[in-house]
Order: sequence, then structure tokens, then C-alpha cells
Amino acid sequence: MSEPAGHRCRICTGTPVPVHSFGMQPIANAFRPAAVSAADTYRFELAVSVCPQCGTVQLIDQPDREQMFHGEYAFFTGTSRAMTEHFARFAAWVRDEHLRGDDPLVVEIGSNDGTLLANFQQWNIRHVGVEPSANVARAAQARGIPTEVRFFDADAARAIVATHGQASAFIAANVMCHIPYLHSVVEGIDLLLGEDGIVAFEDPYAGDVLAKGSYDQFYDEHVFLFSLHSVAAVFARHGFELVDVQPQMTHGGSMRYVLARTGKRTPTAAVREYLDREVAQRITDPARWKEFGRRCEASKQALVSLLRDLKAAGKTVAGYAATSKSTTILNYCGIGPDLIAFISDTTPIKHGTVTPGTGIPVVPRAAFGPPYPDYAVLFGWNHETEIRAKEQEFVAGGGRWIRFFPDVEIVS
Ligand code: DWN
Ligand code: SAH
Ligand code: ZN
Repeated sequence: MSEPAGHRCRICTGTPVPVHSFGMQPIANAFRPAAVSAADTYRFELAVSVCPQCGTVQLIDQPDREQMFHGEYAFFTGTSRAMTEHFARFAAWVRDEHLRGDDPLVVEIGSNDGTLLANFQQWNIRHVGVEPSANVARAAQARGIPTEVRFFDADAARAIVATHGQASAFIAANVMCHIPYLHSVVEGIDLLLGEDGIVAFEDPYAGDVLAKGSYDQFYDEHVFLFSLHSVAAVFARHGFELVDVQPQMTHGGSMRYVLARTGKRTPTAAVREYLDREVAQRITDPARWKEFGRRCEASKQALVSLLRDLKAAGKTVAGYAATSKSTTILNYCGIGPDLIAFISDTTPIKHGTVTPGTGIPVVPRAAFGPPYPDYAVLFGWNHETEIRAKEQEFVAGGGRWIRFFPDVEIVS
């Protein structure tokens, strides 16, 4: 793979090394009706690089933000009950451990439909969301959650300070890794946060992706795949340090990063422990990620040959959960409606659409069964516990799940 001229690390001044390409890919969340989808040919090369200087894993190219986040954004946080419960625990931890003073303000970016902030609303704790995708932002506003419909950056931070004053806590989940202009975001955090304030955010963790081979965390929106090394590097430039890290089971393995102004809090032992683990795992080493790329190729071969075998044997195969992640799998592996008849999903806005770039119909849960297909590819593998609990009848009737991480396998 040749390196495009001028690809600079978005965090430091290094020149990232290309490590793997997933080929030409559409916008991951562009679930559109079949006719529109067929006419919509936008694609970009989904290729990953690793900065030899700061160790950050990142996309070489990312589409413009307005192509991904707009008034028809397809992902609603509230579609997972387990995530809603997870965010209630996240909120309670922020309240109990980090909110000080009389009338603290909590700011969340990427607040989506307001699932996390709803907890602060319930406790009468001042809160503001920042969410550029107008349709999901409206869902939050409709439940009374103050939401600024814009992209967060330093300018947005100035506007929030002018209206609401400084914040005690800046929180985020699954959005920091979406933002290429991260220095403007951290500059904004610096303006927004009081002297004693806390930053706490979660994102899919590079350590888990590397260990499991879960390459579907790479798609247009995820411009970064963070490790402690990269988070520490970007925040250090703005006078913040990691004071704690807490691994999470969500999204197939995430990390919660807790930061404060340098010197304000004593870092926990976990920070040192995970930094050391990352060194042992060679998480910042481009050569290690090239090995990962070879594993992706093997995984692709295994999944495609399994699906072809099942088709040859006359079995019916469906997909379960039309996730953003599935777009990477389907396009990389070249899987279309010939191998997977349909994908069942609970999100109303996705119904009547097809998967981006591969044209598999997305249908409501009722179409999954009964009668059930023989096999179901678990594209929502990060929600496996929640989904299995709901779909016991499928398995009881002889249905089998197909999992693809850490290995492609059929499970009951
Ligand atoms: O980072 C991101 C995360 C938070 O959410 C975003 N960039 C986009 C999105 O990623 P995703 O689409 O891969 O997220 P999920 O949570 O893995 O996908 C949920 C999808 O699965 C929704 O479309 C709903 C569907 N689903 C379902 O059909 N039945 C989910 C559950 C739990 C179910 O039981
Ligand atoms: N926090 C939610 C939603 C994650 S999806 C959860 O964990 O479920 C990512 C969200 O970030 C989308 O709703 C998207 O519109 C929003 N987003 C993208 N860029 C942003 C930016 N610069 N500032 C604030 N939100 C952003
Ligand atoms: Zn770098």
C-alpha cells in the first residue's frame, strides 16, 4: 500500500505508517432505501495507520463530518437496554465521585438521544448536551434535555461557558474517537472545565481490538482507536494528565479514561499498570498492527467460506443487528444478499433500507421469526448477552449463531 502524501499524525507531528487497508467503503451508517443506496456511490478507502512517534492508531482518510453526522443519523443510543443501564452507572459514578460544589454543571458531547444525560435530569443536576446530528438531538430535546445542536470544538466551548458558566465534569462516550480535530476539542475542554474539574470518557480500546482481532471497530466515524499512550499524548499538550483508567465490557471492550489538570489528583496504580501492559502488547508498534492486518485477511476468508458452505448446503442465513460495524465486515468480505438474506434490527429509521454498499435488506425484528432462519450472523456481537437473553427461542428451535471474533465459529 502506498502512503498518501502529507498524511500527518492528528495528534503529534509524526508521519504514520500505513498498516492495513479494508478497501473502498461507504459511509457506515448510510442505511438508505435500495433505490437511493444503489445510486449513492460515495466511497473512500478505509485504511489504517499507526504513528511511530506517539503510537496513535488512526484512519488515513476520513470523510467530511457532515457526510456522517446530520439530520438522518441512524444510531440511537437507547436501542440497547444494557447500554442504557451502563450509562446509568456511569452517571451515578460521576455524581458520587466527582461532582463537588453547590450547583455543578455536567457537559456531555455526542449526547445523542440523551440516554446518559437523562440520569442527571432525574437528579436535578445541571447538564448540557452537545450533539450535531439534528434528529437524535431532537429526541433528547423532546425529553427536556438541553442540547446544543452543533459539533463540539473550542468555539462551541466558548459559547457554552458564556451561557452556562464553567463545568465540573466533561463526559463523553464513543465520540472522542470520532473527532479528527482533537486538539481543538481538548482546547475547548480546557476553556470549559473549572480548575478542579474532571474529564471522563469511554471509547473502544485498542488493547481489546488487538487481542480479539475485532477489526469492525474500524469504520468512517472511528478516526482513532485509542490506547492510554495516545490519550495521554494529546491531553499532555493542554496541561492534563490521566488520573485513572477503568476497562469496560461495552462495545466489545472499551476503556474509560479519567483526566484532570496536571498535578491536581494522584494517578491511580491502574494508569501505570495499563501503560506497562500496552508496552508488553506492542500496542504502538506498526509491525504489530501489520500482523493484525494479516489476521483480518484470514478472518475474512473463514467467514466467506463458512457462508458459502452453508448456502451450498441449502441453509437459510440471516444477520442480527444492522450495526455500523457490520458495514466494514460486509464490504471488506464482499458479502451481499446472496449470502445473507436480510438483517433484523430494532431501529425504526433503518427499516426498509439496505446495508450500505452491499444491499442486504434491513427488516424489523418480527421478520427474524418465528419461523426462524437456520443461522444468524451476530453483527451486534458486543450486545451478545442482551441479545441471547431475548432470543432463546431461536436457539431452542435449533437456530445457531455465527460469531466472527475472536474466531469465526458456529455457536448454539
Ligand atoms: O461508536 C458508535 C457506537 C456507540 O454506536 C457509533 N459510531 C455508532 C454506533 O455503532 P454501532 O452501530 O456498531 O452500535 P451498536 O450499539 O453495536 O449497534 C446497535 C444496533 O443493533 C442498532 O441498530 C440496534 C441493533 N440492535 C438490535 O437490533 N437488537 C441492538 C440490540 C441490543 C438488539 O437487541
Ligand atoms: N454517546 C452515545 C452516541 C455515540 S455515537 C453513545 O455512546 O451511545 C457518536 C455521536 O457523536 C453521534 O451522535 C454524533 O452525532 C456525535 N458527534 C460526532 N462528532 C461530534 C462532535 N464534534 N461533537 C459532538 N458530538 C459529535
Ligand atoms: Zn503521532
